[in-house]
Amino acid sequence: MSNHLTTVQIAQFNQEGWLAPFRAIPEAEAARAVDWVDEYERIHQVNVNRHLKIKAHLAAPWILALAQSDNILDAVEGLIGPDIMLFGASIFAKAGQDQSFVSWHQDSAYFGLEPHEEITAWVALTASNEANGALQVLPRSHTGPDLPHIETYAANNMLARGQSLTIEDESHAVTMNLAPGEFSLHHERTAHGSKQNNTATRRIGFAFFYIPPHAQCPAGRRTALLVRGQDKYGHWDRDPLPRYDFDPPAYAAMLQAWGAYRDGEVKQAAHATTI
Ligand SMILES: O=C(O)CCC(=O)C(=O)O
Repeated sequence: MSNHLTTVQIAQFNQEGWLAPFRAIPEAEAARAVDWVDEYERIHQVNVNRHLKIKAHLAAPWILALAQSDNILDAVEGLIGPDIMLFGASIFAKAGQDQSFVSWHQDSAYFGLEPHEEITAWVALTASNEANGALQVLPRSHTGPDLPHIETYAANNMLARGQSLTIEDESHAVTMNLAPGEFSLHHERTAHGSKQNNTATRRIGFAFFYIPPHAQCPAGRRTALLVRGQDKYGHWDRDPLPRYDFDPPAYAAMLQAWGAYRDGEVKQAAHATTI
């Protein structure tokens, strides 16, 4: 089944700032991906949330293949057109009974892109629902400007700086209920976050960040990967791609990108919007 969007779906996205669910991969493939994540943590003795961040697609060919899959790109194409670049990828993994959460935030305030046309595909590797702290979005929040974020650095906040919006009323938030292998889409200005995992089992998803090639970082050149169509602009340098799992040049680039983000070098537009 194709994930090409209908005009009704495109209009719904433009109005609401999100769409779901779509299927990216079969459940069995999602289960194998979870095994890979478990094995990664065993081998590297790290929490994946501290490694597979910002440019996680540089860690292994299967992550890159998922980010480049037609099932995802067909849907993204309906929103940003036939020329698509992958700007980044981050894992969000919560253990069973994990108190970790993601505060309400807009990625637009931190991506530093111009114009603001980035689309995130959030791919569930496990089931993702209200009970286990699924991604939630605030519909129509993408229609306004970037809002001021407070950087709390709260211990259980999964965001590197705990960047948070103050939301008075979240009663209209929508939960992205996804089966393993399904994905949702949201706009970079759509306020989103997630609560604690109150179940016994792990909740894992990958966020893939897509832009049209005319989008750029006014703060300086960065890397991105053309995943469909043509790049007629040349605003982006190319990432070194993994030929196999943990291919040294690509893996080092991934760790460098995460470190730079965590340490604040990538804070760009946030400068103007953070209080
Ligand atoms: O997976 C989550 O809990 C939050 C995801 C998120 O913040 C994002 O996709 O940007």
